Amino acid sequence: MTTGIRKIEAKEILDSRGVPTISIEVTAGENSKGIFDVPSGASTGAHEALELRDGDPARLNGRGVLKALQNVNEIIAPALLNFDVTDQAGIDKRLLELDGTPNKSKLGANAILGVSVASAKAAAVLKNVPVYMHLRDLADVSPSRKVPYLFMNLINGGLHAHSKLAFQEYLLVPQTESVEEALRIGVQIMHEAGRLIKEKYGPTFTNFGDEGGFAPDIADVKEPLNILFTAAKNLGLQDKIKLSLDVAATSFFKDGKYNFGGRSSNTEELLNLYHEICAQFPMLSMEDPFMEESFEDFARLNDGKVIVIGDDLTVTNPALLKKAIEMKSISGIIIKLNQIGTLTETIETMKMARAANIECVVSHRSGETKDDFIADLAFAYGAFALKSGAPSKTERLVKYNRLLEIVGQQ
Ligand code: 2PG
Ligand code: MG
Repeated sequence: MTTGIRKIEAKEILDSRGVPTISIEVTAGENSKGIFDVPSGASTGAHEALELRDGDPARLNGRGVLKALQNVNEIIAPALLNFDVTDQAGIDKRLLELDGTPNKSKLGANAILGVSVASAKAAAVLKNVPVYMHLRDLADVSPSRKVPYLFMNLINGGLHAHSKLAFQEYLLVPQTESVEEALRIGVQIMHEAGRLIKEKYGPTFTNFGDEGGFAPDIADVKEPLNILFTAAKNLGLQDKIKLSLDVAATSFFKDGKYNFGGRSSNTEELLNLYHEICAQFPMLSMEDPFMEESFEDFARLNDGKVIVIGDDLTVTNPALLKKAIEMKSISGIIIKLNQIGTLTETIETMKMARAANIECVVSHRSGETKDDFIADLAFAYGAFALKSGAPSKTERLVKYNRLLEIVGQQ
């Protein structure tokens, strides 16, 4: 069987916010093709790998990705010609060598990741196995769950909405092994929450944010938790769910203070608020509760009562994860391929997390595409959860639907 890479093609496409991104097609062997469409974040961590943008104000507000395309066509494609597509570690090592910078700023993490994941998908086609099975051939990661929980972001604030709401994500996590049941619970509660918001605040408060959740223009950071929990109770589903938060606290941190709800809070006050929230609601996890450099503050909340998740804190980076483990900052980590830029490094981070008993939450970005690879990634390694927004927008739903499909095949 020939397994060499024959062709790598890059295209500029648009993501769910109408912002350019990169789509890569890798062809290997006879005619095995893998396509990956690269996502893009809004509340990005300072230490993420660099997403290369053209910066030409005359074209698409400087957000074009033609330079990244050029890097794929002129540098990456010739260097990987005839490379064994099933050798993921080898491909990613070559990509790192070609780039040669610590944060992938020469070729762009968007260019590099596109090739890395499209190669894995082409390899799965070549081997005639589902993507998750090919991933399992690449690595052993100690699983948390047979089927990941769904982290459904039903109320959007922060940088994902044009509202007064400072906290970024209010997530519903159905407590069930069944993806089908989790989705059913998710949409029922979403519709009931929408009804409650409309009744109390009027119809314009039910407009959607970037991840398909409601984006009500309210300032009280506890109110969305109230709405979701009341919706669950109204449907008799309160024992079937837990709630999670992605505070994304860096987005409202300035001059040593957390500025939200019309006032400035210090770390102590924010910590007290979180304790109050945990006492009042069935909280499963809290993501980025403090700004992205504050490993010690994370550790103060991480007392075993709620899962404390690092996202901007750890940016899927093994070195930052190591620091978070040493400082006992987290008990969960967000896994985002484009924060680090290659599949191999992403898997390395997942492995390291699981070896330290940290839960992996495989996550979409707020700027998404039709790609469903993260569902295979989450399932392959028995991740704790798959986080893919609200079940109301196609770019979010394709990931949940792919998980449904995978589970149906078992
Ligand atoms: C997050 C993500 C995804 P963004 O903070 O967890 O929900 O948002 O892609 O904007 O970083
Ligand atoms: Mg986050």
